Amino acid sequence: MNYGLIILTIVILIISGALIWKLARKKKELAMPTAAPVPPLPTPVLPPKKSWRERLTLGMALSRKEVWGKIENIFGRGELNDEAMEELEAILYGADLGTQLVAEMLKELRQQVSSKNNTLETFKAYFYEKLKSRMISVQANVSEELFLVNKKSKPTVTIMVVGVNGVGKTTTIGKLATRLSRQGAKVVVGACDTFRAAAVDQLEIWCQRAGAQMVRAKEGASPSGVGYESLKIAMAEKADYCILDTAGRLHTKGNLMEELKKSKEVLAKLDPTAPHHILLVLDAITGQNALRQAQEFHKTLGITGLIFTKCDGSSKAGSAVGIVQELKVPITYIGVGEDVEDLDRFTVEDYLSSLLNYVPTKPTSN
Ligand SMILES: Nc1nc2c(ncn2[C@@H]2O[C@H](COP(=O)(O)OP(=O)(O)OP(=O)(O)O)[C@@H](O)[C@H]2O)c(=O)[nH]1
Ligand SMILES: [Mg+2]
Repeated sequence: MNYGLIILTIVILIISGALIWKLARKKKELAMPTAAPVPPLPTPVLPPKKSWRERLTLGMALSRKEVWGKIENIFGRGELNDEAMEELEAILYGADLGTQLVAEMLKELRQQVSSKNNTLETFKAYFYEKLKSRMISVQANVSEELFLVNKKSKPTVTIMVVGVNGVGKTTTIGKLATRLSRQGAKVVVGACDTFRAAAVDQLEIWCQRAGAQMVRAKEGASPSGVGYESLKIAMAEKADYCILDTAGRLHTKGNLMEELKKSKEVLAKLDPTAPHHILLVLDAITGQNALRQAQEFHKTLGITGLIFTKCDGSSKAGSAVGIVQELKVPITYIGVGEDVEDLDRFTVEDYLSSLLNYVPTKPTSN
């Protein structure tokens, strides 16, 4: 037997087997579809920026639904019998509009019901006009310089922001400083809440974003001293606005009102007309109880304006009507969320339209 021939045959067989296998693999690869090109990631479509009216309408949704939506249902049922009127009474009292106003409205509504002029639109127009009449004369006293730098009447407009703890003072000042800075105003913010270092840091973040200068003191420093220092710096730097963030509580057992009074009075040493505005922040969630807070602050400090915050988290945004009526102090700004854009000028018409889901067809009396 020729072993050489056998080995040669085996080698030839192995080589040709490997060649056939390689060819078959290549053929298979060619037959395989090539991977489809990866499509580029779609550019994220950002939701369109909401207008203030949209934010306000959205923010007032809870009050609209919980109060005015239920009232609409009652009227929508047709006959306004005693049972319906009782239901209406309970809802109106629960809306924290103020007992006197509600009693008056119920009396007038009963008369309206008996006059058979009972369309839903008629009632909505009634509520709109009634609530508007309670606010409009007080609201006319709002100072324009709180909104527009070009309406400024003093070289440095000094604004003290006060209120019990947690109502939204610091957040509101951050939003306000942003609004004014965007108009080109130079804003100095005084961190007079020396109670917590975290509160000052929170304010600093807002000021950095707003491009406003912040004056801070050591933790535990006297709040009135920080206020004084802030105004001094603001005046020296010819700032358009000096906004003072105050504490809602004190680190000592001292009286908050007394400390705020001192903070207010010390400013007059630098500018006898300062502070030009003392704005009290009220949390809508507090409802009519906010009125008691407001009366106390007003008695000691002489509040010149209110800022109504957290309307988005409350069904009691209607309480603004009673508070303005009782206190005779206008609401300057309204807050409907935590975003910088969630604060804007309070106007009776926009507020009532959002609250009642009603827009008068013809201009109403002022
Ligand atoms: N939903 C909602 N939250 C708000 C609004 N305004 C403020 N807040 C929130 O309320 C909380 C308290 O706000 P702050 O600005 O710290 O309140 P403050 O009055 O400065 O509180 P103190 O400094 O502790 O007295 C924060 O979580 C804010 O984001 C608003 O209009 N709507
Ligand atoms: Mg604060």
